[in-house]
Order: sequence, then structure tokens, then C-alpha cells
Amino acid sequence: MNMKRPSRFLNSSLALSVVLVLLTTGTTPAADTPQVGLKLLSEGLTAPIVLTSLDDGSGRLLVADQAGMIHLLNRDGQRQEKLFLDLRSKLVRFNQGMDERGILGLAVHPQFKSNHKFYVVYSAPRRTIAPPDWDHAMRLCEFRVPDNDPTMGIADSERVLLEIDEPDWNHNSGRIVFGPDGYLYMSVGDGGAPNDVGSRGHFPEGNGQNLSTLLGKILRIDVNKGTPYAIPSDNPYADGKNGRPEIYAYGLRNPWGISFDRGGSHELIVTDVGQDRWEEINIIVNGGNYGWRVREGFDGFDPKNPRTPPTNAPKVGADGKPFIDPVFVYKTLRGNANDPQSFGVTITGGYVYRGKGISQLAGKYVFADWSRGMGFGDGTLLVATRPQRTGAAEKWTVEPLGVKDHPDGRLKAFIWALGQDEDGELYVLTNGANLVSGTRGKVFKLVTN
Ligand SMILES: [Ca+2]
Repeated sequence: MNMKRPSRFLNSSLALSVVLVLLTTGTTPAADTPQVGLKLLSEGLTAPIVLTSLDDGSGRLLVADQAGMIHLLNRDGQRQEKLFLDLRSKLVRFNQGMDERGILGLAVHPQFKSNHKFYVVYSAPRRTIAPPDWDHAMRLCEFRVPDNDPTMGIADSERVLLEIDEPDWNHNSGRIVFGPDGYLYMSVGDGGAPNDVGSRGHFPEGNGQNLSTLLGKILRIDVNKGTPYAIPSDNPYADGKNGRPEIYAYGLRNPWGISFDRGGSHELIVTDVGQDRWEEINIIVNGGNYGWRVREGFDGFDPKNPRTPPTNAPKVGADGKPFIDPVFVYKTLRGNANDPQSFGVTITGGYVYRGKGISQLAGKYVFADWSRGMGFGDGTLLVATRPQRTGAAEKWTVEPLGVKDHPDGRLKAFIWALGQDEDGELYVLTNGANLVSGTRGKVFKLVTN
């Protein structure tokens, strides 16, 4: 709006007030205008990795620390002095530096209030039945709290549901979430090693495309039936003939982020960490093949030449079904140093905002990139907007989510994860160091600015 231009309406007080209202509220805020605030909820943690609600109407939150502790927080973020659960003695021994092992997943049973059950994924020492040069076992377990006290998990109540032998320390994933169908969904990485290739723990065609391994998959199981669980009858390989019955979708590399939209059509959104070129947002459907390691992003992928996509890459998998493309990709800085269109080196999954507090985020997918470098914490909060209309040509858009004091969304820390409470409000879990030690972990709540 050009205020210098003479206007015949300016003498009218009504018109003037309209102009003033337009000036005050604006129509499109400048790109660097902070949109939301971040309220520090808890600090002094090590590597907070999951935040979820106890979902019993109390507003209490569980925060799992990768280092092996689960904390109970009240609505205001006050931490219960005694740990909700301490799994440190059950974990594999950590690396001195970066580590992708530890507690990885935590989900409270949808009927927690009556059955007192919750589920944890953690990295346990290698099983004796695994090859001796493999690294560890990823373990999915059920625990309970006492009938009369939801503030304390019972360590002895552990019931092991599933163990997956892992050839390497990285690309484990292990994120879990209950779907609107009541089934438990779990993301599993490709087992580590570059290109999903290697004689130690990788099939010739890669784990993502091999249906006899659980590595590189999204799993779905029914924890309410069977011993130790049941297979939902509409899992794509439920009869076990052409693939492992737990598989729900496949072709994932390191799916660090899994959530269901609690509104809309309850889509399952999974972010997949890329290797050299693309970070992905995917909408996961039953039986879908998401391409890794035949594809990365919208391109083909050649493990022998990972930075140059083959021009004649297959568009269908070994079973003849077409690969499913992501809904959004951005370049990773790992293979595209200084690329202005990149947000960082590793995508961190989030949630579609369905809370009440921040109206401008309604229906948008809030997520993050972990960091712009591996050594120094430089993560960016991001927000994705889905297209107004449906159709192949309609694209998702992504921009940094500006917050107060960080208008570019860059929080000067590693953004490990996002969390969601029972009201649909969102949280941001950060670590000041790329380590599973120390006390530089923090939890923030997204609030109106
Ligand atoms: Ca993919």
C-alpha cells in the first residue's frame, strides 16, 4: 500500500479506519515475522527423543530420553523427581560421540486409563542368535503402571513383543504410534551402512526392497491379541507367503518421524532421512513401496553412483507395483553443501497441528530439520502446507517456521524430535550437543507469540 498517493477517501473517517486496520493486521506478514513462540518447559535433560501425553485427562506428559530414562512432567512442565521408568541398565553401551541407539520410541496405549499399558522401543545388546559381527537388537516391549498409580512404570512388567537384529549402530528408527484403527505402527530403518549395501546385514537388492526382513519398513501389529501379538488381517503379507506378516509398507531408509493426522482423513505421515540428495515427507498407505534404495526423492538411485541419479531408473518394484513418490522433498546439505534450497542434513518428523492455541498453524504439518551440520547444533523448525486443491500438479510447500527470537526458525540446537499432547499442542525436543551424554537437552512448547 502506497500511503503517499493522494486519496479522495482519506477525508472519510470510515475509510481511514479501514486503512489503519489493514496497516495493523496486514494481509501477508513478512517472511521474517515471528509467527509463534517457544516456551521452555524442561531443561537439564540429556537427549529428549519422544514426548507424548499420558492421555488420561490429567495433562501429564511423558518425555523419553535417548539415554534410557523416561520422565513424567505435569502440565506446567514440572518434572517428577523419581523417574517414570529407568531402562539404562537394559541398553547397549553408547558410543562416545554421535549415537542413534538408546530409547527410540514410546507410545501410550489408547486405553491406558483402563489397561495401564505403554510401549517402549530401545536398543538392547546383540542377541546370541545374531551374527557375531552385528551390532545390537532393537526391542519393542510392553510395560504397565500399577492400577492405582499412573505416575510410575513397573520395570518388572516388561513383556518383549518384538526384537529386530541390527547390523549397525545407525538407521534404526524405532518410532512407534497407535493408529486410529487401534493397531501399533513402528518405523524401522534399513540397518545402516551407506547405500543400503553391505555383506554385513544387507540383502543384494537392499533391505528396503527385500520383504523377508523387517529392516527398511513400516510395521503394523495388533498388541491386543495373540502371543506376543497378532497380525491385522489386512496387512499386505498377512499370510506370510510373500513377505513378513508385520510389514505394512516398505522401501524406507531411516524413517525418523511417524505420526497420524488426528484430523482430516487421519493420514499416516512419515519423514524419511535421505542419503546424499533428498529428505522426504511421505504419506504411507497399506502395501506401499516408497522406493529406497531404487529411488531417493522423486529420482532413481544407483548405489554404485549415489550422487548421480540414473536416467532410466525403474518406476515399478520387483513385484510390478509402482513406487510411491514422496509428497515433498528438499535437498540435503550433506550432498549439496551451501545449497540455498536446503534446510539441513536430516529431516525430523512432526505432526499436523490440530491444537487450539495457534490458529495460523491449523491443518499444517509442523516438523524440522535436525541441523545444518553434524558438529554444531543448527536445526530449523519448518512448516508444510498441503495444496489447496487435489491433483497431480498440486504441490506441498514448506517454509521455515519463524519463532520469537528465531525469525528464521533456526534454534541453535539439534532438533531431535517433536511431540504432541492430548490437546493437540506441539512440543520441540532439542539437544545442545550431538551426544547421548551431558545435560543440554531441552523441551519447548509451541505457543502463540
Ligand atoms: Ca522414498
